[in-house]
Amino acid sequence: IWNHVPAGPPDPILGITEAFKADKDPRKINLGVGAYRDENGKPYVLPSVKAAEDRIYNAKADKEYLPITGLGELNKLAAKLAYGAESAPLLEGRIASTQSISGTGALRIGGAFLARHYPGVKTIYLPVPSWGNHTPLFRDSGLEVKGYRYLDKKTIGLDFAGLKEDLAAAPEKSIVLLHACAHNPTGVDPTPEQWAEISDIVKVSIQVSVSNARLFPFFDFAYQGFASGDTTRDAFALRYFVSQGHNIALAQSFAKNMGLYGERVGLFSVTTSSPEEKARVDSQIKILVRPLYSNPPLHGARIASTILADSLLSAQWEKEVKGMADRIISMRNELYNHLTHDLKTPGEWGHIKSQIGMFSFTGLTTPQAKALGEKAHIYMTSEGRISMAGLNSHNIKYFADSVDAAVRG
Ligand code: PLP
Ligand code: TYF
Repeated sequence: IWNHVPAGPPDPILGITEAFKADKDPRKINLGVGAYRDENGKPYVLPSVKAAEDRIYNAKADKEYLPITGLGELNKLAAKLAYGAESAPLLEGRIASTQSISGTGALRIGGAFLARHYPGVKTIYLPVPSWGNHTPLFRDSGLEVKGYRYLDKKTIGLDFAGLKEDLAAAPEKSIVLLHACAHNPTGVDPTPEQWAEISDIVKVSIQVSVSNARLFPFFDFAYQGFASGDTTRDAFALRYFVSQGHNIALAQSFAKNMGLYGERVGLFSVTTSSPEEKARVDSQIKILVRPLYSNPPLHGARIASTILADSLLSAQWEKEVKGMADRIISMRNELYNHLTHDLKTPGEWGHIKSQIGMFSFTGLTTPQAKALGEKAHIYMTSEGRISMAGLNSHNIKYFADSVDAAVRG
C-alpha cells in the first residue's frame, strides 16, 4: 500500500548528528545542532532548573491535564519576560497566548492562526537565509512563504539596503518574520538604529494608524538571554516594536535559555486591541489546539514557571544564562585570535567576533565544510554554520588548525 511513497531526504541539521555519532575518531567535534554544551562538551542542566525540579518533586503535585492553552501562570510570567513588566498590552490585559510545544510549536500554531484568521495577505516573508525549519513549518501551516534579503555574503554582515528594499516592496498587509535576536543561522542582528528603521518600514506610518500597518510582524524569539547574556537587552527589538504601537505575533522558546530542549516549553502570543478582542482570539486559539494535541506537556511548564515566579530563583537563572552567553562569547574571541593572530589564516575573520548568539556563519564554503567532516571529523551545516557552543578550550585549537588547513586547501 505504501509503494508509491518515496524516501525523503534526512533533516539537514539533525542529519549531521547521525554522521557525528557514526564517526569513531576521538577528535570528532559536533558543531551542527544548536544545543548548548559546557566547557567539557557535555549537555548542561541548569542548577536553577534542578532546584525547580526538586521543588516540584517535593510538592508531590498530581499529573492532571493542563487546560488547552497550558499553564496559566506560565503564560503570564513568560509574557512579562518577553514584553516587559511595563508593556502596555500586558498591563491592559490584551495579549492572547497559549503554551506551545516549544518554539517550533509556537511558530506552527501562529502560522495556523494567521492562515485561518489574518485579514491580510497570507504570505510570510522570511529572511534569506533563515532557520531551515521555517519554510516547511509555515508552508505546512497554510501560509505562502517568500523571502527578503538578509545576509550579505560578501561582508558576512547584514544586507540592510536589500532588506529595506524587499520589505518596502512586499505587498501591503503581508506578514514578515523577524528573528528577535541571535539570528539563526547567520548570527547577524540589526543594530537598535536599524531596528527602528525596520519598524518604520513595517509601519509606513505617514498617515496610516499602526493597527493598519503595512506589514504584520511575527517575532521568533528562541534565544532570549542567549545573545547578550541579558534577557532585557535581548528583548529590545520586540519591546521597541510594541512600544511603537505595532500589533505583533510572538513565538517564545525555553529550549535554549533554560536548557529545556526536550521538555518542549514555549509560548505563542499575539497582541490585540482590547481584553474583549483578546478573549475572542483566545477562544480561536483553543479551537486550533484542541484537535492538534489537546493540551501541552506539564513538567517543563512547571519548571519554567517555578523559576520565573520566584525572584531568587529567577535571579539565579539570569546568571546562568549569562554564564552560557559569556562562554560562547569567549569562544568567539579565542577562535578569532587563533585564526587571525596565531595562524594568519587567509581571509577576514572579524565576523566571528561580531556575530551574536549560538551560531557563527563562518563563510566556509560547502566543499570546505564537507572536507572538514571527512578529513578532520568536524561536523557543521553545509552552509558553513557552526554552533559556537560546541567549541571549548579542549578542542578550539584543533578546530582552528583544521579550519586553517581547509581554507588553505
Ligand atoms: N526558531 C529558531 C530561530 C530556532 O533556532 C529554534 C531552534 O533551534 C526554534 C525556533 C525552535 O526550537 P524549539 O522548538 O526547540 O524551541
Ligand atoms: O540547530 C538548529 O538550528 C535547530 C536545533 O526540535 C533544533 O534545528 C533541533 C531540534 C529541534 C528544534 C531545533
